[in-house]
Amino acid sequence: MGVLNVTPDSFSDGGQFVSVASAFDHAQRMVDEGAALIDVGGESTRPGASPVSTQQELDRVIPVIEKIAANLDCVISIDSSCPQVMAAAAQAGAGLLNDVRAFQREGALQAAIKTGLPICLMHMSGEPATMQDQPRYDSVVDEVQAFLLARVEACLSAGVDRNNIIIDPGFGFGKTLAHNLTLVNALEKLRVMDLPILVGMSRKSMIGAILNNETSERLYGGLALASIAVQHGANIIRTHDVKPTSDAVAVAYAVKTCAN
Ligand code: 7PJ
Repeated sequence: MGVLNVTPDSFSDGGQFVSVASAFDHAQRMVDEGAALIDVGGESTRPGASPVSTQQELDRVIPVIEKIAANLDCVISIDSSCPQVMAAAAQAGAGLLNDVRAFQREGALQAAIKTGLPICLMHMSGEPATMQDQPRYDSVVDEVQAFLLARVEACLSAGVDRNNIIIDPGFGFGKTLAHNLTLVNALEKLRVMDLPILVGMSRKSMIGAILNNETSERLYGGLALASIAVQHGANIIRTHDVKPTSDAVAVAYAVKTCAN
């Protein structure tokens, strides 16, 4: 899954892809490099990011989704917590709804169900503005797993098809470095009901905290994490760096699935 941020304030590539043409070019490049999914986001969820209005989010993402849907062979994912954006994105050609708030906002789950699309449920502790202020868990693995299970059950009872659910521990969303690393090691334990697991660690501060480097220098650290995540059962890797990640993941997957 290639990340396509159409926000002027994304932490990793802020402002680079704000025009439809440049966003589309970047999506095309990621598909050429091996991305099966493109995750389009119009709301920055970095720690401390300012909120956007629904109209702003729509104006950012819908033209980009339309252009990708008409021209590229990939599944378009919409990274949004806003019911109106989910509905409009589905109409414009999105094939997956990715919500870092796990469809807990008023009307979000109903909007998602109406589209009939697959959904990704992510764990976040708190809200982006404050989530990195001293996150605390008694057991991060048990709590993330319990949250994901509860959200899966809520979705199933609301009528979502079980084949249409992906789960995600939400690396960096209300977690310290130690929490994040514990979750990487415990990935397979987090799986609930045999559902696919998506992970997003690309360029995140958990890499910077180990290597003491800036977002532009986190590729190699991200490749290590992506490979380890595959070894521990991750099914979808969300990344800014598609070509290096797809190579790393192909090698990790070959090791994981070798016959003897
Ligand atoms: C994630 C996401 C993630 C899912 C972001 C960034 C921050 N969606 N959206 N999982 N992260 N499912 O681009 O690094 O980890 S936004």
